[in-house]
Amino acid sequence: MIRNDWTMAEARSIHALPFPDLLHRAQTIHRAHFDPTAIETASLLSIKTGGCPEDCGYCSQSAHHQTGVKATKLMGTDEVLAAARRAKAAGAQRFCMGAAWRSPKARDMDQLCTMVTGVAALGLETCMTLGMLSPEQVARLKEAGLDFYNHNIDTSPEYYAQIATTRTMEDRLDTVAAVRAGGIKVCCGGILGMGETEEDRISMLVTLATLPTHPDSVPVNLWNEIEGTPVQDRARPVDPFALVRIVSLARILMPASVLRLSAGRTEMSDELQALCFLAGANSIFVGDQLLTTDNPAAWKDADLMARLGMHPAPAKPASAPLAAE
Ligand code: SAM
Ligand code: DTB
Ligand code: SF4
Repeated sequence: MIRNDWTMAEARSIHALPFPDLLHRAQTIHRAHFDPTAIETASLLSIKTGGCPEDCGYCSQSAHHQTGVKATKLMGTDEVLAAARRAKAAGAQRFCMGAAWRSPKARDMDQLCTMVTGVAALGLETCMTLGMLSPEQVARLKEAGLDFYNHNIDTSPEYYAQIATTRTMEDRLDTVAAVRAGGIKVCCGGILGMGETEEDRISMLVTLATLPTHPDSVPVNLWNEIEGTPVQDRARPVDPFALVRIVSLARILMPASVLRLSAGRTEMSDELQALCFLAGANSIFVGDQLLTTDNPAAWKDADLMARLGMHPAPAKPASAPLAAE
């Protein structure tokens, strides 16, 4: 059953279950909604890097921090389409284009729409992450054929102000609501390992799971260390079992959402990734690069899939559950 009325008390008590019970519950729900051997694959491209006016304390691309990332202009459409063709040839199902903006400028909208239409014509699912959007911008991107929009809440409402001051959680949720209202599928998740408490992690998931409609996909990122950012001073490594607990809780609270093991996989062992897949993670980024940081090499992911008897495939929609929950 899909519920949008989860309480913190319920989420805390699920999160605190003995590990075998938590994992069993998460996997039972996972199997009721998805093929547990299928992993969705998405490929990322930074179409506009660095020089961002926002001050997100974790990010290599903020102009507020000295991270050594060079700012670029918006990439030309031909270059984007060439990268999308390579991603498709390498087996990606979805192509996600990211820009280091607070929000897109009116003058860029035509070009962004051309990119979406071109990527869709290659037979790839399309996703963009461009910062805040107005309802008008959502409508234009929808008309161009955009399938998904990524806009993360990043952390808990309680910890948010420690992470970014140039925007609020309400701003983020407004854009998420505009994307949903405009008929584009929502990709919304967050980051672990920025010095947040266990309570913050649970609160972030409860925030997502109590939206009027759950995000269609939920990226779970481990903070990729970036030298020169404020988060570096407060970051704490995430205990591997704490990650599995959070993935399990996300699966239980949002049974039909696709859960993407996103940034940070280069730091995860094969065994930890396998545990996350058992707990309900069913999507990964493929390809050597995320936006400005590394992702595992394609051969490593192919090898991991083969050793686990798993395969890249579109996640089964929630409307076609495989078995009773
Ligand atoms: N500028 C747009 C925005 O912030 O919505 C889109 C790009 S932004 C880089 C996309 C997401 O990447 C962020 O919301 C954050 O969750 C994630 N991210 C950024 N830097 C990260 C890092 N160092 N480690 C893990 N995730 C990160
Ligand atoms: C998401 O949640 N993770 C991706 C995607 N959405 C855009 C981005 C991860 C970025 C990791 C840091 C970097 O490469 O700069
Ligand atoms: Fe800019 Fe997005 Fe990075 Fe924040 S997360 S600094 S909005 S690119």
